[in-house]
Amino acid sequence: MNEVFLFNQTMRWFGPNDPVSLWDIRQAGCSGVVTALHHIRNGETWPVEEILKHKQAIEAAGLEWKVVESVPVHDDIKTRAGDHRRFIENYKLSLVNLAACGIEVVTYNFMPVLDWTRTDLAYELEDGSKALGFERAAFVAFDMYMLQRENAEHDYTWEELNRGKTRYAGMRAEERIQLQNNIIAGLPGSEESYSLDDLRTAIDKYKNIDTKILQQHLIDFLKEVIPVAEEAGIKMAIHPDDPPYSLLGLPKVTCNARQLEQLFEEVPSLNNGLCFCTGSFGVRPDNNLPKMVEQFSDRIHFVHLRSTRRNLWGDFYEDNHLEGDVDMYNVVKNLLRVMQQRRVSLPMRPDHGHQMLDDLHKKTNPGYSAIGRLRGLAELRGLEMGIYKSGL
Ligand code: DNO
Repeated sequence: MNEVFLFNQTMRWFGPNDPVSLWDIRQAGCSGVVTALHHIRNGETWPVEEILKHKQAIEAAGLEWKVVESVPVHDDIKTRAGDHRRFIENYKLSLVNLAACGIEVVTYNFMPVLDWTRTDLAYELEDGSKALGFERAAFVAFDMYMLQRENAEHDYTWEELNRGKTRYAGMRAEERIQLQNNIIAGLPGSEESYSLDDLRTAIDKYKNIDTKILQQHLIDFLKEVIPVAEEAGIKMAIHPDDPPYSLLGLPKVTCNARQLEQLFEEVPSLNNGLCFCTGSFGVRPDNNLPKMVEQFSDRIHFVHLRSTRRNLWGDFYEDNHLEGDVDMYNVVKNLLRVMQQRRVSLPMRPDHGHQMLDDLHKKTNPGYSAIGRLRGLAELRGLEMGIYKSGL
């Protein structure tokens, strides 16, 4: 009998304080979680004892922990300033410690200053459920009138500036505060949160760093870290920029296939891999996702599945997992082919979900409520089986 390789179904778990428990995740049908030691400060080494404690709690609920999301990369490493040498050494040690505890994949990102960014955490859909969204005019309003970033006007078209101005003028005081919090207070999983002043200082550190330099810093980081990962048996999986374009004048280096090609050319080891996040890549119409799966077939070590729907203004919201602009059918089909070719089951998680049903009355982590993700997982699992049973 031919062995079949399907996704390892997982959900993200934010640790003991996550309102979604390990048992909830198990009941959703997952075999594992992806998680991190969120209590350890960005830049410090993850000690073996702490990793094992976390792992034991997960295993006690009958789940596996093979993927870390994320070991954050300190901004000093991204700017190659301050304490970057110490932080790189700490990073290497964390990889060795994680490998010793049975971790196989480590996810990280190289987004300057802010991790993933949204302007709206409760975008109401027609059916009454709530989604996460990014509205360009609101972002321009924040940048121009709240952050008042120097030279910000050079980063927008005349039309965008006008729309931002009107948007700001029409916002009530509470809406302005909400917008600011949504952007800088730190979405779940991002290890940093800022005040406006802190944000200005953090952005300022990038004033001499353009895309080319940031890319070189990423390559320098990987040239040090990948040999350690190889030796320890860890696959590194870089998460693309979300959204996949420059924000606040900051450079972005993992937005599209071309940028990834360069990265893999410079550091060819297959341990230098990718977290294939359809929701991030899918925001750009010039990213052909099924083709990118084929192109990076041997480097995809972890998969995030979700879809977004964009409009003409560059706004987007997170749609149902099988709707929106992402060609989920062909992405999943190609991933299934890749898994059979490579003879591996890739870890996958339904990335985000709508706040819906009972969760509308609960306090949930934006994007990470139980029921919305359960719906996403159920649909994706059905899609996977349908494709596989009808032949690849
Ligand atoms: C958001 C997540 C990101 C991701 C990091 C990876 O929902 O996809 O926060 O975990 O960017 O380092």
